[in-house]
Amino acid sequence: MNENSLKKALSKLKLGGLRYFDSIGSTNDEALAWAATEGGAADLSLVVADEQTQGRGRLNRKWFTPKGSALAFSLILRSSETLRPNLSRTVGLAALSIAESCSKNGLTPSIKWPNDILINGKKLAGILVETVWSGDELDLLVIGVGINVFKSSVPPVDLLQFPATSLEDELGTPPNREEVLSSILEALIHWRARMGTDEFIKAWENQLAFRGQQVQTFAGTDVPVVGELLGLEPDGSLRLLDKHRKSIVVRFGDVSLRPDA
Ligand code: BT5
Repeated sequence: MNENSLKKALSKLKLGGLRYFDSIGSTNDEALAWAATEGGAADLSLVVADEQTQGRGRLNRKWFTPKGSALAFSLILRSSETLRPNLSRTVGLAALSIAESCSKNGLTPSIKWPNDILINGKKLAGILVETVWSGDELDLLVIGVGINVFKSSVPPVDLLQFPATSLEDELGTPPNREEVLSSILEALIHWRARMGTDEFIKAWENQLAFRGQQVQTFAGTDVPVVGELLGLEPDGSLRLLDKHRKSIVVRFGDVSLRPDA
């Protein structure tokens, strides 16, 4: 992957700008810095790196992007009439777009709410959405995505809390990174225009992992919230059904299968 191969692969998409790095700390940091410069970065500006040395997950967790093996990119979305009322759906926008691109390649992905893409129960990709505000007005957001493409991108097991996989492992053959990126961005541009629709929520919900199964989430406490995973609320929160058949809405945390279910 290099700047020219990227430009060629992405030429049909109407991006606001493109910055490519052989190596960088974090593409999200670069996107945030770019957006903060005089004149800023235009809507749909993209930062791509072949390697990240300080890749970030949520809650100060690390994200590994070894050289020449993965996709790490950050897309800047400027605030808009469509985005503002649907801000809480942004992680779904990214997750759905990655999942659709995997499906087009013949894989069966699922979205482990809120921000992981799984294939065969293993983590293929993670999403980190960061927002920038002017007072209480949304200014822009950055969607950061890390995807394991070649086998060599999968971190050693002892560094992980959850098993990981790559597109190459799942497809049996190494895909072209630029083509994968282009197909995700195409899906994302398509769905962004439809973020406020019921169709969007349905499409996102249809890709959720563990639907109909007993799950648990830890929402900031040691005591898990448990129940059957029913689906999504209109704002993208998770809807569970507890053992008393009472509906519970989960807004934060990660969902996992209940070990004892
Ligand atoms: C995420 O966080 O899954 C969000 C990852 C977002 C990374 C992208 S890359 C481009 C952009 N620039 C950045 O600096 N970040 C974004 P979280 O749900 O907190 O998961 C983090 C956990 O995933 C870690 O604690 C590890 O256990 C695991 N992990 C780290 N690297 C991995 C990898 N390459 N594949 C699978 N799991 C990984």
